Amino acid sequence: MGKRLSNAVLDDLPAALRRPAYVRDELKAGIVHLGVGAFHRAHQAVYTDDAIEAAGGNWGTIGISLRSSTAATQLNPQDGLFCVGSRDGDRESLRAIGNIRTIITAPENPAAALAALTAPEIGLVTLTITEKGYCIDPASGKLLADHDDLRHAHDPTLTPQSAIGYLVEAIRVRQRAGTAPFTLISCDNLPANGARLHSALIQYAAVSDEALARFIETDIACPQTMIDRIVPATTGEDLDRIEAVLGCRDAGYVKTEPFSQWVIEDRFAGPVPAWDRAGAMLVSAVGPFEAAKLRLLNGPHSTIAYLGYLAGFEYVHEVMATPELRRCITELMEQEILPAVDPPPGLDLTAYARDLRKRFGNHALEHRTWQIAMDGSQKLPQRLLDTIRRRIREDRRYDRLALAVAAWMIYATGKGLDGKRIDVRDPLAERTAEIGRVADGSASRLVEGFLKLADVFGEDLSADRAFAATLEARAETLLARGVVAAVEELS
Ligand code: CS2
Repeated sequence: MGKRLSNAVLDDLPAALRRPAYVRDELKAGIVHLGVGAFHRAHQAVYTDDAIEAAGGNWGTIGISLRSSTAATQLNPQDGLFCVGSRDGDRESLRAIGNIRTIITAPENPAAALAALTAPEIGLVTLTITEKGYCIDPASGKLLADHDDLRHAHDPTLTPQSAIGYLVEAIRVRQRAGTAPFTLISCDNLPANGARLHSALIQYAAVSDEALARFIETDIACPQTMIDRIVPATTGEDLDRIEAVLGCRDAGYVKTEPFSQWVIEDRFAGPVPAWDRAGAMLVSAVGPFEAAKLRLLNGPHSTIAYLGYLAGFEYVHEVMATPELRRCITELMEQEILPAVDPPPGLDLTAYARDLRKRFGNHALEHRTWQIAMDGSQKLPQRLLDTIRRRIREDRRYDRLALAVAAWMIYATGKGLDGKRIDVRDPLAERTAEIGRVADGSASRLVEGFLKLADVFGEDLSADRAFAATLEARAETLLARGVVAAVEELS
C-alpha cells in the first residue's frame, strides 16, 4: 500500500477535491457515533461537516465500533480523514470529510469506549448499528433478553457487548456523576427508530435496575429520524480507482449517490450541530416520512434484491435494466405500495416513486443485490409486511408484495432456484435453512414453515390462511418456472 491519506498530505491533494473549510486541529469532540461504517460516513458525517462549516461548534465525532477493528484500521492512520465519492453515471464528485477525531474498537478497549460515552462534553450519541444491532424481536420490538450479547443486562458487573448495553451503562455512570443527559439518535431503518431505541434501553435497564429504567424513560431523549442515502459497500477496485485520483491511499473511502435526505424530530436534550443549515429537515412528526421511505424505497429495494439475486443478477441497476423486472417493480410501487402510504406534508408520492426508480437505476453505484438481501428477517416487517397488513385491512390485492416475500423465503433457505448454495447472512439463517430442508422444494411446506416465524410475521400474519395461500401461489411459480415467469404472471 502506498502513502495514506492524512492531515500531512491534505495540501498535496488535487485542487478540485473539496476539503474541510474549518481548522481540524481545533475541533473538539461533541458527538459519539456507534457503528462507523460506510453509511455513517456518507450520511451523518457529511451533514456534520456542512453544519460545522456553516455555524461552527465543537462537533467532532468519536467513533466506536462494537465488533471489528476494521474502521479503526481504516481511519486512525488517516487522522480520521476519508473521502466521500458521490457518483452519478460517469461522474464522481469527491469530498474529504474531517469531523471524525478517532475510532475506538470497543471489544479491544471497553474502558475507552465508556469514557467517551460518559464525557461531559459529549451531548449527542448517534447510531448506525443495523436492525439486528438493537437485539429486539423485529415483529414486536421486544428486547431479546436471552440474546448472547445481553449478558451484561443481567449482571452489570460484566463488560457490555452490545450498543444497548454500552448506552445503558453510560447512562448509569452519567446519572451517578450528575452529568447532563445526552440525546440519542438512531439512524437505522427501523420503524419509529427513536421509540424502538428508547424502549430497548428501558427494557434492558429494567432487567436489573428498575430505577435506572424509569430515569431513562423520563430523562433520555431519543428523537425519531428518517435517513436516506444509498451507500453500497466499497470494493478493492474502488480503493484503487480513488488512489489513482488522490495520489495516496484512502482506506476509508465510501461511494454513494448524489441524493441525500435526513428528517429529524426536533426534540433534543441539548444543543446539536446546525444540521438544518446542512439540509436536514427538523420537524415535529417524522412518522409519515419514515413510513414513506421504508415502504416505497426499502420495500422495493429488498424486492429487487431477492428477485434479482434469484434471477442471477449481481447488481440492482441490472435488475432495473431488465424490462420484465422493471415493470414488476414499477407496478409494485404504483399499484400496491403507493396507495398504502399516507403522503408526508409537501411530498408528491408519485414523483418520489419515479425518482426512486431513477436512483435504483444508477449504474455507477454497483450496488450488489446480495448486500441488500442481508438480514431479511430483520427488514421484512417494516419494509413489506406492514404494507401487506394495510392492503389486507383495506381488502386490496398484494400479489407483488407477496411475490417479494416468497422470493425472500426461497433466498433465506440458502438454496437458489439454480440449486446453488447462497451465502445467507441473517441472524435467523440457521432456522430458515432448516425450514428449507424440511420443505424440500414444496411451496406449501416452505410457506407453512416460514409462517411459524412469528418473530418476523407476527401472530396475525402467521395465522392468516388467505395470506398463506397467496404466498404459496407465488412461491409455486417461482420454484417451478423461475423469476421472469413469476413476474409475468402478474402483469
Ligand atoms: C438498503 C438500504 O441495504 C439495504 O437494506 O435497502 O441500506 C438503503 O440503501 C438505504 O436505506 C437508502 O437510504
